[in-house]
Amino acid sequence: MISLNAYGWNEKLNQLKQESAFKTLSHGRVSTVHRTCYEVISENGLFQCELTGSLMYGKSDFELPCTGDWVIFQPFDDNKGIIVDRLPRERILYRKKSGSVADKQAFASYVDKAFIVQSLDDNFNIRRVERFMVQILEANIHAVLVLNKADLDFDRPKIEEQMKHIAHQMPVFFTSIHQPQTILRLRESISEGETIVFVGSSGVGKSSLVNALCEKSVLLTSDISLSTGKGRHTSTRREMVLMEGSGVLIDTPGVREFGLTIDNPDSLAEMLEISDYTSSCRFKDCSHVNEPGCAVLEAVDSGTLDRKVYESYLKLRREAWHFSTSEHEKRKKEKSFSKLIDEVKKRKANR
Ligand SMILES: Nc1nc2c(ncn2[C@@H]2O[C@H](COP(=O)(O)OP(=O)(O)O)[C@@H](O)[C@H]2O)c(=O)[nH]1
Ligand SMILES: [Mg+2]
Ligand SMILES: [Zn+2]
Repeated sequence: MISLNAYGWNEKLNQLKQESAFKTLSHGRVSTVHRTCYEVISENGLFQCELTGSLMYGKSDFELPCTGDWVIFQPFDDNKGIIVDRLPRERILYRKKSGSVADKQAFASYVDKAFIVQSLDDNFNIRRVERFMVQILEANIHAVLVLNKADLDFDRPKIEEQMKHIAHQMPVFFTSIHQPQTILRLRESISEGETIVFVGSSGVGKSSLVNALCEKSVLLTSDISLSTGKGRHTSTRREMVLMEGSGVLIDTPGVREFGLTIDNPDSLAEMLEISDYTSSCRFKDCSHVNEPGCAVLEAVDSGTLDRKVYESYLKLRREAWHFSTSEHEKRKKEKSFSKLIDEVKKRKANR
């Protein structure tokens, strides 16, 4: 029997299960999602599950199970199952669906820490770090920056200079899979029972890092898949890996960047350390764009605030505003639509 405690199962989740109409069935954690097939790790091993119709229809995309979710399922055959319920989620990492204005997708749930992985060859990009960081912190998840391939040539002082304003928000690790002591340091930062999700572009070394942290090859890296000639998205693709005596690691296929799904644009100033200045602005409701007496603009002009950081702040803020207002509109529309349906029903009933 597999102990699910190592995967994060606890008394609180058990309580939540007791509130489900399906509390007598099996439970488990979604470890990988392949289109409509969900791999669920349970006390009796790994199950390949599908969703019941009622979980699938009439639901927004982001409500469907994602990696990390705790679900209740009805097992059949040896290792198959039907998911009938999903326990309420916490600490969810969302991303905006590409090409949409207000549609978000749950990426992973019950996440304690997100490792933002970039590689030091030419992948490092502070603007993308900021974008990942704000999305992660906004979800109440700890952010950690992992700069990988430190065995290659890179300009460390230049990189550290670019990171000054975010260094307070998250720890930074320089790692290389060829330098065991750097992996050891990263491993020591992971506590027992923690769930850690790895995000970043494809090729930066996420799967290699997971393998190095586990001291064995549990995941396919691009090396291996090239040599076997198999595509990367074969059915052997795994996402969730248990690090012995420690945390739960979730690898993700490359995500170059997240579209923001932030509801509260004000927190951006704090995360990017712009709020050091905002309290000195002449107007309380200063938007820091063109107001007289704006301390943010003064800091940019005098060079104490990096103009690039300021511009990045404006860009992210615009995006967050855009997302939150369109989500608002969408909800309003959905509400008025269901109201309309209610009225039609009532009218029919009164006839
Ligand atoms: N030089 C160097 N190469 C690395 C390091 N980590 C990973 N790689 C290589 O980078 C490539 C992509 O690694 P992979 O783990 O598949 O990246 P992923 O797409 O982020 O999962 C592979 O060829 C790895 O061998 C590192 O620390 N140093
Ligand atoms: Mg990979
Ligand atoms: Zn201002």
